[in-house]
This record gives sequence, structure tokens and C-alpha cells, in this order.
Amino acid sequence: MNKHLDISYEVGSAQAMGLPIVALESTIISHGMPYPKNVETALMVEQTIRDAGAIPATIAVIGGRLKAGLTQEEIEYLGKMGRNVTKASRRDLPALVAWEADGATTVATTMIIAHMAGIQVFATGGIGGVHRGAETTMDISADLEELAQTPVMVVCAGAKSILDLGLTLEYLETKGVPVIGYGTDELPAFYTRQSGFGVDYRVDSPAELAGLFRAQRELGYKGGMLVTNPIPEQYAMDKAVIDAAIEQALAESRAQGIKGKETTPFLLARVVELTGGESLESNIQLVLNNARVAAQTAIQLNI
Ligand code: PSU
Ligand code: MN
Repeated sequence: MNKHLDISYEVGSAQAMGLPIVALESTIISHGMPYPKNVETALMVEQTIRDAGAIPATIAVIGGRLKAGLTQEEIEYLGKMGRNVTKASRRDLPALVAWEADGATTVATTMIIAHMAGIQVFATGGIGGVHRGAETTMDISADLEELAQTPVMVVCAGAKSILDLGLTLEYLETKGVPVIGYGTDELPAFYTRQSGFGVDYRVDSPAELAGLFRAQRELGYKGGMLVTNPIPEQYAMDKAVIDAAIEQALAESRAQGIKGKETTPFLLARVVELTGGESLESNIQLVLNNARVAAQTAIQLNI
């Protein structure tokens, strides 16, 4: 085991008993949602995974230790710190470890730590991707590169159209990352079930997802797999409403010269503010939905 890794009692016991485990990220807690909804949601997501028959492992960096499994107090702490805690992507881990600092893990770092801990399935809301205007800014999330090199299945609700979804799919194709639609032929766009872009393959059951992931491992590939699970119909947002909020958030971010790692948190926060919390409720529901599919798939992988 990596000398910087701590596996919680619950996750360690689950491993000893051979129980299915699902990893969860923590940037969604600190930077993805406002307090206290972020903490409530994180705890609800964990409980949803337990109810589905798997064990949750929320991942973060605390005092320079890579944590697979957080206590309720640690989740509360990250939620209260919000955007004051370091948003930790791949390039940030060495500094956090060396300086014994805290960090909330993005999709990329959650994949890294999950893999170190031997966890194969990870549920989240949305991944980072190729930003709109990336042809000049070169703003491409490290999440995509991580999917290309770390063997973890990421279950998400697609990507927000704060990103260029077409270019994000092109990038994933170049990197050999399979993009799977769960019960859909179309890439979901986070708040809405459709984006106008197709996925590589459609699957309709957790057993099929497990079969694909198993085959990828048996082929000896080093990369992961992206499962896109559409938001449940009753929580999907009106496309015109969400598109207008995203366009405004993007315009403000350009006007204010927001750059680098600040871009995604800025856009996420503005979209929530502009839609008056409706988008937050949708966000919570789609994460719970992804947690269930991830738990069912982890169970299938264990069989
Ligand atoms: N997109 C969302 N919600 C999120 C994120 C992205 O809809 O919470 C977070 C995730 O942690 C993701 C990170 O890994 O933002 C990507 O940041 P960046 O674009 O800076 O790589
Ligand atoms: Mn970026």
C-alpha cells in the first residue's frame, strides 16, 4: 500500500470482507455545491450507496494524507471550508503531501487515490472536459487525461455545457476512453438528458457495465471508462433556462478574466446562483442516481 494512503475503518473492513466499494470525490463538496447542502448531499450519497448494498469511500487529502473513506467530521469540515480548501487535481498532490496540507479531490485525483486503494468504481456528478474556447485558452481538464491512464470506471451524468461537449468527446476518443451511455444512445448534458451528441456504446444494465469494465482489464489497458447516466426525467431542467444561465456565467467569467483552476468552480457557482437553486436540486438528484448505478455495478464486478 502507498505510504501516503490511509484507508478508513469502514472501507478497510469492507475490503477484508470482499464487499463492493464505490469511490466518491470531494471537490463536488467543497467547490461544486454551497454549504450546508453540500454536506447533506455528501452524506446522503454515502447512505444511498450503503442502501444499494455497497460501501462508500469518499476521497480527499487531509493533513497531507490521501484518504480513502472520510469521517462525517471530515466531510463537514470540507463542506464548511468550501472554496477555501485547495481544489486538488493531479498536479497538486505532491505539494499537498509534502506540506501536509488539505485538499478536495477532483475526478482526476479521486481516480488516482481510488486506484491506489484498489477501488474500481467511482460515482460523481459531472466531469471536467474541454472548455469552450479551448482552441485559444488550451483549457482542458486533467480529468480527461486521467481517464486515459487510470483504470477506474467513472459514473457521471455527462458534462455541463459550460464545456464544449463535442471537443470533449473527440479528446476522449483520441485517448481511447470508451464513453458508455447508460440506457441512452446520447451523451447526457448533466441538467438535461440530451446533448445532441452520441455515445460510443449503449448499455442497459449494471451487469453489462461490469462486463465491459472486466473486458477492458483483461485486455491490459491502462485507462478507465466513462459511464454517462442521464438525470432522471422528473428532475431534468428546461434546456432554455439552463442554457441561458450557462451563457451568462460564461460571459461573466470572460469579462472578469477568470482563468485556470478557478474557471470551473466560478461557472458552477454562478449557474447555481442564476437559476435560484433549481439547478442545485437537479444536481443533487443526478448524483444520487449515479451513486445507485455505481453501487449496482460494483456489486456486479464482485460476482
Ligand atoms: N463539473 C461539475 N461539477 C463539479 C466539477 C465539475 O459539474 O463538481 C468538479 C469536479 O471535481 C471535476 C472538476 O473533476 O470540477 C474539474 O475541474 P477542472 O475543469 O478545473 O479540471
Ligand atoms: Mn481547467
